[in-house]
Amino acid sequence: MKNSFTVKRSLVAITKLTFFIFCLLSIYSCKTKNDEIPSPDQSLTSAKTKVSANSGVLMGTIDVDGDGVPDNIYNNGSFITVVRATGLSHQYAVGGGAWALLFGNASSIVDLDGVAGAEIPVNIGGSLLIINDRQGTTSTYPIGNGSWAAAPGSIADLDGVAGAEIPIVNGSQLIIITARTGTKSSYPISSGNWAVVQGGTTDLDGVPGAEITMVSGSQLIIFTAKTGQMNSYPMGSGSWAILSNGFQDFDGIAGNDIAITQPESSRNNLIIVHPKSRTTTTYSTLGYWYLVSYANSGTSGVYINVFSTTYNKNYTVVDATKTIR
Ligand SMILES: [Ca+2]
Ligand SMILES: [Ca+2]
Ligand SMILES: [Ca+2]
Repeated sequence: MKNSFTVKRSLVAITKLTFFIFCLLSIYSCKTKNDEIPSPDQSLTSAKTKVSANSGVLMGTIDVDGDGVPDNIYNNGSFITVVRATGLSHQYAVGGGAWALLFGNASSIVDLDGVAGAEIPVNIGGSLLIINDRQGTTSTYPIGNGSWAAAPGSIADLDGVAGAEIPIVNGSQLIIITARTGTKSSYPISSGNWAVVQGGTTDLDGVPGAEITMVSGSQLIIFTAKTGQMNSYPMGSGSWAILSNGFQDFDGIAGNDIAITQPESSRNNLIIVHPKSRTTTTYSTLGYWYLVSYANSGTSGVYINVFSTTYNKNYTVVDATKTIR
């Protein structure tokens, strides 16, 4: 009887030991797999796993582990804690200094790699940290020691492959982070004042993936991250401006166009930029005018209704046929 107990206890001990070795091997193989991901810019760190509930400031409730159920994301000072719907929690170190979610809020927590679950991008000072809770890892992309920020309203699919890219404005450079591939690309824009136009990160050429619209001095710049191509359109030194809701398909050809008002000495020109064909059309016979409304024509683009104060008359600009009526 006593021997039988000893045998049973030995069996239990052997089973426990085998399980423990299996766990160790699993952790090792997982770590090895992470270490094999090639990326010059990226360093991967694994999360601490805890099973207790966490306090802290709730920043958002978004599915980050990819199971389709929203998870709670907390600010715990020098950590971001993800508490999954299952109760399991992961802590990710975000450094001892000041840090912030991109855009300052959870609207920047979106799918970045094309695999279920949103990633969490964090400005940790000199670097962008991306938390991938599905894998329990973080990736770090060095940006620079000056102040930098994600381009407003521009975390979007830029290359036509699932997952959003992150455009970052950093001094004279536009930086594109593609988390899916772990790459960082830098493009010099200007040493002077320039800015990404809010609302101007949209498809402008009919090819999947949004273009980025920038204004740099007298230039309108359209950037296609997919190809790295940058096209400039000189707009003159006057106080030209993109019309309100001016990114629309005006010519009926795939891709949005850009409507611009450009003042001259005796009139305002209406300029339509067509990034797909890299052409502009200038309507110069309206006198002074202001925008009244847009009208969707269906297949032949959006009509622009204006009121001319010079001629005290309403006009409709039909860019698909290059006519005013
Ligand atoms: Ca994802
Ligand atoms: Ca993409
Ligand atoms: Ca495009």
